[in-house]
Amino acid sequence: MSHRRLLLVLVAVVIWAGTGGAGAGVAQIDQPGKVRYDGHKLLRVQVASSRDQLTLDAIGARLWTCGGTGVGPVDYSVPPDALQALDLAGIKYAILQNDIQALIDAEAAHIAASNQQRGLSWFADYKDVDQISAYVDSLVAQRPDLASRFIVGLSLQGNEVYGIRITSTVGSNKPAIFLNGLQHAREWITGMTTIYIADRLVRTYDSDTAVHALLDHFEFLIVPVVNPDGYIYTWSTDRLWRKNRRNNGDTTFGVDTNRNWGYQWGQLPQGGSSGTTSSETYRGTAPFSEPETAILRDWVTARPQIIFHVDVHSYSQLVLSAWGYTSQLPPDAGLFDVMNAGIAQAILAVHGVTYVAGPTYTTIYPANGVSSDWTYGDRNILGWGMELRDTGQFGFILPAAQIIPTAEEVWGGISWEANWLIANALYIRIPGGPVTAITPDAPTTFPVELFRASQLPTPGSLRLFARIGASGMFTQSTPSSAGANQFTATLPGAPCGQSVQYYLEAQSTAGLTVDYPTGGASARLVATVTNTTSVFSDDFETNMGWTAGVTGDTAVSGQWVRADPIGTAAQPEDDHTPAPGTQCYFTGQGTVGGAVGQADVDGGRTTLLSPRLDLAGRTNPVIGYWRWYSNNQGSAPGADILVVDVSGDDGVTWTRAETVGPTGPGTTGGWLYHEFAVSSLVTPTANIRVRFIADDSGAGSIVEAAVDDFRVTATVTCPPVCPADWNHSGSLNSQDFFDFLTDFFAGNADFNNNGTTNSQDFFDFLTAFFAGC
Ligand code: 0X9
Ligand code: ZN
Repeated sequence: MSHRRLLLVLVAVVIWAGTGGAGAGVAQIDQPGKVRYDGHKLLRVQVASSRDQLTLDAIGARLWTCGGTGVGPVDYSVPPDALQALDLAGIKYAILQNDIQALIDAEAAHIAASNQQRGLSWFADYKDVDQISAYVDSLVAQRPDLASRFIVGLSLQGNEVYGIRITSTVGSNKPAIFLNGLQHAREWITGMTTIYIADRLVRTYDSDTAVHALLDHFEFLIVPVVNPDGYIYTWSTDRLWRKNRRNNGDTTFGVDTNRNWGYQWGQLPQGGSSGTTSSETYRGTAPFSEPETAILRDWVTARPQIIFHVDVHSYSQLVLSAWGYTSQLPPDAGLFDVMNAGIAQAILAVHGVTYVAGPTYTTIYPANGVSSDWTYGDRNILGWGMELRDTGQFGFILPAAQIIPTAEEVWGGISWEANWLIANALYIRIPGGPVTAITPDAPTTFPVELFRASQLPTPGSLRLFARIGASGMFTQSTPSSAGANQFTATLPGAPCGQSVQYYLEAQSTAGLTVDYPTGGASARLVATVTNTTSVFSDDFETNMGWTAGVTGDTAVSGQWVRADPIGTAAQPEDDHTPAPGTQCYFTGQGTVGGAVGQADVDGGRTTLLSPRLDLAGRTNPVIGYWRWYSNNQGSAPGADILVVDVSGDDGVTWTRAETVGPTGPGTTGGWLYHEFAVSSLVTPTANIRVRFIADDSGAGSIVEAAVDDFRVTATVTCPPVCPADWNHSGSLNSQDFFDFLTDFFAGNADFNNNGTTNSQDFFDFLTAFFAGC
């Protein structure tokens, strides 16, 4: 016996004795808190007298039969060595079970087996169209309370396009998530993956609380094989067949169903789809000319509860949002960015496999008539495409050993997204982060975004609620519109030393009210009014002494310039400064309509150097700026970085303030704000410099950077606030008294900030008022 085992037995003895257990009945344990019953027997005992009863008690027998009188046949468990004592006492018994521990072990093994492996052997190999269909039936048979089979319609050759609907009986009118695989016949992993997700939902509803919650909230609609004719053909004849099996009447076969959907069908035909029948991306004779797309169109249209769609493809490991038909960003670009990043991160977290996320057009290639452009553009569904493993080593012939890991990581992404949708039915976002510090006596504006997720926002419903100080009523205002989902909210001016409390609220068309932060008034945000003073502020509309290009720069094109930028997929079309501002610094001006790679940074680094900034003696100087960076276009995306450095000795030595990229947030374009406290990096001297370096040292990629609205602020101390100046007018007079009384009788005058308004607030206010503050 090891020391550890001995110790545990001793502990068990102590526990057993301490709980009144008889010494003779000590059961063995092999892990803390787990009692063992090796050799313990289950007996049916004829108890003839109270003397028999005493004997049983003495040997540590434990009663199993509930409600027994203590006389007649009663079931007991007894320790291994107890039978002799019973025999000696002449007590009659029958042995029901010889080893209770063996029973317990068998039960535990059974539970463990069914918990841990839910029999995933079906996923050990690729399955054909009939096997997938049969598996759908078996899932439905296992849990008819959760799953049902539905028919979307018939393919061109009359094969059934079917699906599985999975949801729990909890709730009603639930939003739906639609997943489909195998539009493209040879992308076998996509059928297995969508079925795996169905399997996971059906078979772990009882054991996995996360799955349970998802099925209580959503309806999952999964169509594993959109293109059965093509899929059958890949098993029978040509493993690498992509399209459906349309006879094009000219000796060629097949329409690419993922070019046949009727949103911007055939738009920008050069490259986005083909009119040539033999092409792999032949779009067909008309939108929805193919039964496979037409039946899905009708089926989706009849199900307005669908809010999210993923069209699953392989391969390349990509997460693809709208649009496929154009490089223009969609109205929900901000929402897609947030979800793209979350999905890719959740996928990565499962097996460490990287999926690159971004708009379809720029992340994979131009593609029009794709399913997700139609679900998003025509049906207002958040539509995605996804390309699964691998990145080309095996391509479409992905080894079967990768079925389960691939499906697991895709489930990681999809379930993350589903949970995100639950948490964000409507999604209010402050892109620059909540305002936490504002300058005295002047209104402060900040940008707000309002996105739809599982519900649509009611137009004009966004409100800002704000109040000065920690008590009193919140006053509401309507943020002004600043683009599709963008708004500008305005916090009221307040005296130095005060705080402004605020929250945002919006309604969905379905009647839901959402707050930011969640909890609204009770979770309000706080902006402290500090006497932040502007030390330096440059919107780049005029020349304030920056240097574009320094000795040691190696870039051969795309050097920093200050101008009104001409936009591409990689470079902003507009500067960040609100109108009438137009100019910013950016890396290389191209021509209108020029290619994405025109005048991007090539061949090395280009530096933008700030003028000398005098921060000597400043308290908590903060440098902030809006930046744009894109390295995800073209070939070899995600290879390059933008760095920002700060120097306290006029550029002799440099300290890194931030690195953007090579992958992750801020590498896919868009204006983003960043700030840093100077003192955390260098001593604020009279010779502070900042530099921005865009560096193209990775191969083949397109690198563009831009900077705007650069500013330096510092803190100065506020004069003490006068709390009895109840209306924050800056002077103490009878109006404060009346305003206080009004708030007091409305229950909104927590003068002493103790959480409630009561008579103590009244006395404290009076004291302060008559004391002159
Ligand atoms: O070309 C396609 O249709 C997709 N790539 S694939 O290699 N699987 O053929 C890309 C389009 C992605 N699909 C959607 N965005 N729906
Ligand atoms: Zn595909």
